[in-house]
Amino acid sequence: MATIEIIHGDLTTQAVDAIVNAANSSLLGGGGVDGAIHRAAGPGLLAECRAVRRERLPGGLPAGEAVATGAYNLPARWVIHTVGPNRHAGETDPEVLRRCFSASLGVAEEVGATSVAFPAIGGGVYGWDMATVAREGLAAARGDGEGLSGIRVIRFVLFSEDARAVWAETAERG
Ligand code: AR6
Repeated sequence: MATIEIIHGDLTTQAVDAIVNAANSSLLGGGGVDGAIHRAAGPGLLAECRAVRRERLPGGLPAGEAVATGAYNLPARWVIHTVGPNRHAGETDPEVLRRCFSASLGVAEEVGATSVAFPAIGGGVYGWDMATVAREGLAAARGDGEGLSGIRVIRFVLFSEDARAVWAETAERG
């Protein structure tokens, strides 16, 4: 069973095998944690994302799915890109949010990662409240994380102390 960690910090500095990017379906970068990851990784990441789009995902990455690339100048070995449902665009099904976490864990196991760090997918530009993101992220880590024998550490990296507290309270309750 994986150890679940909840910390306040910056995802881009995490020394884990894989970090998960809260991307958009274009995979070509954006703001928030996506922008921070691309800035820290350097231009190789965008070049690989363009190739993934061209060769494997011409229509873009659908919400709730995940795909791995290299991590270039980041301390991690892989970046796993997933796309949260955009509440502002009427995508309000929390199951899709849970699938982002589950699918990313599945891809992490496939590539051979033993430690994975997540941001609060959907908890910024895409408009989900932090308690819902925490509930879905933790449910995925506890449920799907269980069946994935290769994954030893699942770390949730929250960008504010308030967000960390919400995740910690959700973890204690559930
Ligand atoms: N480390 C950890 N968490 C961070 C960091 C960081 N360096 N930077 C921001 N966060 P968001 P979304 C937190 O908006 O809601 C992008 O433009 C942030 O405080 O990054 O899934 C994409 O290209 C928030 O709690 O992702 C998409 O278009 C959480 O990460 C869209 O935003 C997620 O916020 C995706 O929106």
